[in-house]
Amino acid sequence: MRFLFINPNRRIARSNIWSLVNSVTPPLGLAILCAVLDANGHESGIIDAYAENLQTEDIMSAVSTDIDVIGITATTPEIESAAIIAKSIRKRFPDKKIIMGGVHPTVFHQNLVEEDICDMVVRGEGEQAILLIAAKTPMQNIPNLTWKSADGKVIVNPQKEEYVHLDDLPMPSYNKLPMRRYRSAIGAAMRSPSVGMITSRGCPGKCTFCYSGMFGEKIRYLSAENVYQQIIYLQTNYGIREISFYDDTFTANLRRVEQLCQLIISNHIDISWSCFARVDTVNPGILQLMKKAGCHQIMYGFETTDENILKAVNKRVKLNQYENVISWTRDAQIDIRGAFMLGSPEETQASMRATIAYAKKIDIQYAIFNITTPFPGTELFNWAVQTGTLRHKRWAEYDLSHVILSLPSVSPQKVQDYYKKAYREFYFRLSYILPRLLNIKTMDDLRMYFTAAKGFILNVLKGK
Ligand code: B12
Repeated sequence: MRFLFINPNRRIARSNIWSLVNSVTPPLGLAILCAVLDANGHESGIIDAYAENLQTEDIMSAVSTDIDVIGITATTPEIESAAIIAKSIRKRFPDKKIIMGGVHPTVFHQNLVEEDICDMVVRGEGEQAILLIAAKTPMQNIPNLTWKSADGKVIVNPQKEEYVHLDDLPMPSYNKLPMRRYRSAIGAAMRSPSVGMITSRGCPGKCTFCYSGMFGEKIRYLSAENVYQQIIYLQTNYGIREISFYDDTFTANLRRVEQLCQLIISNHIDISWSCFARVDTVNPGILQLMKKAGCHQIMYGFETTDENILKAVNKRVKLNQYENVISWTRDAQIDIRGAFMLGSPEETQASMRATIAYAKKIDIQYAIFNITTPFPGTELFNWAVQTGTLRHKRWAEYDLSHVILSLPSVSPQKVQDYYKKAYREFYFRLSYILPRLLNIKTMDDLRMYFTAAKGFILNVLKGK
C-alpha cells in the first residue's frame, strides 16, 4: 500500500515567542511510521508543510493519484490547518482514505470521525495500527482505531495496552525529510547543522498541564547504543554537529544517560547537544559527565517559585532542589534555559512578579515564559471545564502565548501583560545584554540577538 503523511503548516501568532525563537523540528513520529511501513514492504512519503512552508494548494499538487492513504498528524494548535488540508483532499481526491493521528486527534477521535474530517483516527502510538491498516486487516480488529462503519456509526475499537519496544523500531526515515530545513531553537544550539531527536516515550512527571495519555504509564527508552548509532548516522549522512534531545525528561534514566555519555566520550565523537530535565532527576556527577560528552545546555522546567502553584499543578519538586541543581549545572559549565509558567491556577500578580524576579536573579542563560495552557486531555483542561474557567476552544490560540484560562485570582489581561513584561525584563537588562554582546562568537548568537531584539521592540512599540 502507498501512504503519504502530512505535517501541517502551522499558523504561529506574531506575539508568540516561538515565532521568534523559530525552531524547525522534524516530525519524527511520521518518520518512524514511514520506516515501519517501508520495512514491511509498503511505500511511504512525507510532506513536511511546516518545514517547507507549503500552503494547502502546494500540498494538493504534491499528492499523486497512486497514493492509497493520506495520514495527517496534528497537535492542538495545528488541528485547524490539519482539518483544512483534510477537507481539500476529500474534495480533490474523494477515493483516498484519510487517517489522523497525534495528540489532538487522540483526544478528539470521535468528533473528527463523526464530523467526517477524516475516515479514521489512530489513537496514541501509531506503529502497530498503521501496519495493520496497511495489511488490510478488518477495521474492527485494529486496536486503538476509531472509524465509521458502513451504516455511519462511529466505532471506537478497544485500546491495546501493549506498547512497542523502542529498540525494535527501525531508525526514523530521515531520508524522507527535508533535513536541511531543520534547526534548533535559537539559543539552544551552539553549532549547526543541528537537529531534534527523541529517544524515549513517557515522563516521570505527572504535571496537570502536560498531556501524558499518548504512550502509556511506563517510560520506554531507546538503548544508549541505539541512540549512539543514530547520532553517528546523522553525523555521517547529514553532517549534523548538534542534537537537541526533545525527550520530555531526557535524564529520567541516569544509567542510560551515563552509558550514552561513555559511548560518545570513549569513541571521541565530536557532537554537542542539549536536553530537557526535571530538577529532581540530575546530580553533580551526571552533569559533569554530560558536559564531557558534549552537553552544553539543559532546559529545566522551573515553572514558578510559588509553592501553592507548584502543588496545584502537581509538579512534585521542592524549591531547595532548584538552588542545588542550578549550582551543580553551573559548576559543570552547562548553560541553563529556565522554563517558567505564568497564569496557572492559584496565580496572582504577586506570584508572577516573584517568578520574573526569580528568573532574573538566578543567573541563567535563557528563559522561556509560557502562558499556562489547558491542553485537551490534561487534568488542567478537565479542571478548567468543570470550574468554568476555560475561556474558549479556539485551538489555534492554544500555543502557550494566549491566555486561555480565566482565573479568579488574576485577570487574563494581567497575565498577558506579565507575559510581555517577563520577556522584556529578562532580556532587556543591561546586566544581561552587555556581557553577551561582548561574547558574540557565532552567527547563531548574532541572529538570536537581532531576531529577539526586533520582536521585543515591535511589541513594546505596539504597547503590548
Ligand atoms: C519535540 C516536540 C516538539 C517540537 C517538534 C514538534 C514536532 N514537529 O514533532 C517543537 C519544539 C517544535 C514543539 C512545539 C510545540 N509543542 Co511540542 N512536543 C514535542 C514532544 C516533546 C515530542 C514529540 C515527538 O516527537 N514525539 C515522539 C513521536 C514518536 O511521537 P508523535 O509525534 O506523537 O507520533 C506518534 C503518535 O502520535 C502517532 N501519530 C502521530 N501522528 C500521526 C499521524 C497518523 C496518520 C498516524 C496513524 C499516527 C500518528 O504515531 C507516532 C508514532 O507512535 C512532545 C511530547 C511527546 N513526548 O510526544 C511535545 C508535545 C507534542 N508538544 C506540545 C505542545 C503544546 C507544543 C506547542 C503547542 C508548544 C508551543 N510553544 O506553542 C508547539 C506546537 C508545535 C506543533 N508542532 O504543533 C504538547 C501537545 C499538546 C497538545 N494537545 O497539542 C506535547 C504533547 C507536550 C505535552 N506533553 O504537553 N514540540
